[in-house]
Amino acid sequence: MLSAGAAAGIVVGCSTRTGEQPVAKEGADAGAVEVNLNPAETDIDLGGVTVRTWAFAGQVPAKEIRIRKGQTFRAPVTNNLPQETSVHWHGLAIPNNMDGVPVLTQPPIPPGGNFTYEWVAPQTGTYYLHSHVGTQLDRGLYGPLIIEDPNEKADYDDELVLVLDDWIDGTGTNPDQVLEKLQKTGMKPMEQTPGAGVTPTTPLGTDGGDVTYPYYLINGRVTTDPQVKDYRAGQRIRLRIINAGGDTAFRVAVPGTELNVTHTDGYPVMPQRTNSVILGMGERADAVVTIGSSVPVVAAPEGKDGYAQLNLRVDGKPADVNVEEFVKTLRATPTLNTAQLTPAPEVLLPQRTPDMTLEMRLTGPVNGYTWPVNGKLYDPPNNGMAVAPGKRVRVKLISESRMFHPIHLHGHTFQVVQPSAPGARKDTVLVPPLQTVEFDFDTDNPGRWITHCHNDYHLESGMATFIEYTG
Ligand SMILES: [Cu+2]
Repeated sequence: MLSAGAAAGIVVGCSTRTGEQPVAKEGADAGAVEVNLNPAETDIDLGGVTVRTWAFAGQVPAKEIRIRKGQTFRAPVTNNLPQETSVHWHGLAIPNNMDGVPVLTQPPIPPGGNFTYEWVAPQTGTYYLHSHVGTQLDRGLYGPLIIEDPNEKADYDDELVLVLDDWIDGTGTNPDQVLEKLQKTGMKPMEQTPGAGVTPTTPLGTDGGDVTYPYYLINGRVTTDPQVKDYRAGQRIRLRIINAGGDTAFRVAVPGTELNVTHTDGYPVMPQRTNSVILGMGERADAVVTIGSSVPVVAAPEGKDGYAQLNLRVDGKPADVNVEEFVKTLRATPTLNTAQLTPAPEVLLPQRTPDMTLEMRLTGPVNGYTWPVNGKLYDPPNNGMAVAPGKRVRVKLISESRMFHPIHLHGHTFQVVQPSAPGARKDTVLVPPLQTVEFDFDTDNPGRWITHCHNDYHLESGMATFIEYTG
């Protein structure tokens, strides 16, 4: 068994502005880690499919960042894009002025401009970074961010980060044009069918999303030319799964293999065995699998056709799995929503009655293609919700919409409210159509924090608000 630190390729270190190779550092008190994240237009090979897109330092996903809790992280950004940009560190409770949200926390970085992000890693787990401007998240501007716990008792042999994505950029259109078309054409509100089609096998209803993508990717590779990773039979692999999609939830499974889910959104849960797990955009899950023979990891886009895959290969042999058939079975079987997981005792919020309740009424599409929260469209710095420091706040997400919305709160990790016991600690939670989901959080990180739908097209069409408090 390896320690978590030794398990995967360490890419931490001090890279310089001239782009020298990072130097690995040993020990929890290693110095600052610096990574240049210069976004630029570039050609990317997705596995026989070459696209012109926007990427961080020429890679999709961006090169994995792996640091330790308590380490200082610094990311100088020079914006080589033709648009303004910013970088958001999804799920991290860092100071507000490093959160990367234009207007609320910083002016966007103009084309040709610079900004340096710097923060101390406040927590451990599986996170990711992405642009927080326009539809840039649905180009190539995202990458995994892993924060290791030097004291974690790691019960696995190796680990593998899986970044899921839906891809359209550079295939004859781009996300800005997709958004323009949606906003120009509008969408009819869906038929008033009771329940919007939510069933145990279709937990997010019948509407998979607003965008039809030509490709689904794991680690930047299309289905027909997947990434292959070599293992030995019997090895236990910790999968760190990140849904970096713009408009797609994924159902993830490994044929004939149980997933033992240990974390969601970076936080530990009571381990839960399952055949598959569903992740909305912005959600993550860690799961340990024991490998028998060669087998693919399959990610099926919810309510859409096709699938993404990555191959776990044993003894150099091809997998003997009919993936098309497997995906049919996967779609016809109930799946695990990570909000239903039980948090590990050490990450429970202290028991406390909420001091106040905030309601977020999610509606849309209305007036063509807009997605209001409490009847209003995102308009920073207007329309925020003032709260006080040192409080326990309950947020009630009330969906009056016939489409699912993964709702993300910046700067905090909330606790999902479940009927009988505390739910998982998370930063992004799926709100199925016409359902209400509640979470609690403590106002312990002052600032102006956006809370929004992680569907990039809903966000850009108004589905966000923010909470605000001072220290
Ligand atoms: Cu949404």
